Amino acid sequence: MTDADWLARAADLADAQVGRTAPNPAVGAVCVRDGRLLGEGAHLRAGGPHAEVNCLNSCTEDPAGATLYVTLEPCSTTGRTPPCCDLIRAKRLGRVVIGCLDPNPRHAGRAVDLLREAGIAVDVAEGPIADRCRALIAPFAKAIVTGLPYLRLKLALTLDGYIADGTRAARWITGPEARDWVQRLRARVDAVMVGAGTVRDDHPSLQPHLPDAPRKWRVLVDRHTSIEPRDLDDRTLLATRDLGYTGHDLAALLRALCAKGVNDVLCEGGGTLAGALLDAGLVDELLVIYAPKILGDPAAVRGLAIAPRPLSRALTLTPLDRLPLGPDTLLRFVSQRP
Ligand code: AOF
Ligand code: ZN
Repeated sequence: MTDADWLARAADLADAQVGRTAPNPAVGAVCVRDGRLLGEGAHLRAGGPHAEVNCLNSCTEDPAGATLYVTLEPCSTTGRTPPCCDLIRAKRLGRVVIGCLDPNPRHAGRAVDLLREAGIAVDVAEGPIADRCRALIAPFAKAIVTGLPYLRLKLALTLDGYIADGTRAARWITGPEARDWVQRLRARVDAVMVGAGTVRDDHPSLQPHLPDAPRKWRVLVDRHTSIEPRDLDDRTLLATRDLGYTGHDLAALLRALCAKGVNDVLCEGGGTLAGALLDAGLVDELLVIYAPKILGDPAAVRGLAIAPRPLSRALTLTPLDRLPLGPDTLLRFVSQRP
């Protein structure tokens, strides 16, 4: 097992916690001596012990001199919990391998010097495993640095770009494989956001219907407060009532959401909200699921109501990857950052 292999095991532990730790990052750690696993752990919830603590406490023997692999730089100051660097020193680890440095300005690389000063060897990963560790905390990184959540916009479209036919009836355009994929995605974000029209037409629960999935914030973006009581519950945030949204400043709305501890937002439409978010440059990731269907009906509901632009100024995205989902196809794009 190489360093990258052990870090991959730590990353798997972190990955299982994505969507459960907000506003904290998902972090995993393993402790190893002479190629033998002594212990492992992950951060399970904000306010709870960090991955390093759970890992070191699970060790089957004294970890003195052993190597700790952790997907994120160990914290060096006291937050809701004491600094992990202190514990690593107290347990006299021999070496620490860090998946990626912490973008949190409170830490931001300080652990490397602190641990080295204590005579502990420190390596910071590079290459694909480092990319994977960074990807695990991308929403946390954006939120802690900018005060804005990471925003994923998901749209299920016909090949000609519609999200519903002329009857506007709530019907799934995509097949069961795509629906299951969306359920799993919901389980991995902190909040699911939709526009008022979608709420009125579909009354979506927006919760991941999976066993054991934590309940998510539902954010209803509604300028006219036209939401029916049946659409409200203790996990629902009304943009106007709870987030100070006045119908204009979507960035301020997202900032207010981030201040509530939401780092990772999935917007599931409708077309007006989706277009406004894209127009405002607030989308980090666009997820389009194309169903192999064509409506050709101008009265059908467009998936994206963005301001019209000439080809020379077209909103242009960077393709990330594509995934077949039964008969449908998921295309993932990231926004081009200035
Ligand atoms: C985590 N889990 O496993 C690691 C974190 O308020 P606290 O004490 O929980 O500190 C949160 C900060 O600690 C967090 O913003 C991140 O910078 C750092 N590392 N956090 O929640 C972990 N290793
Ligand atoms: Zn810590």
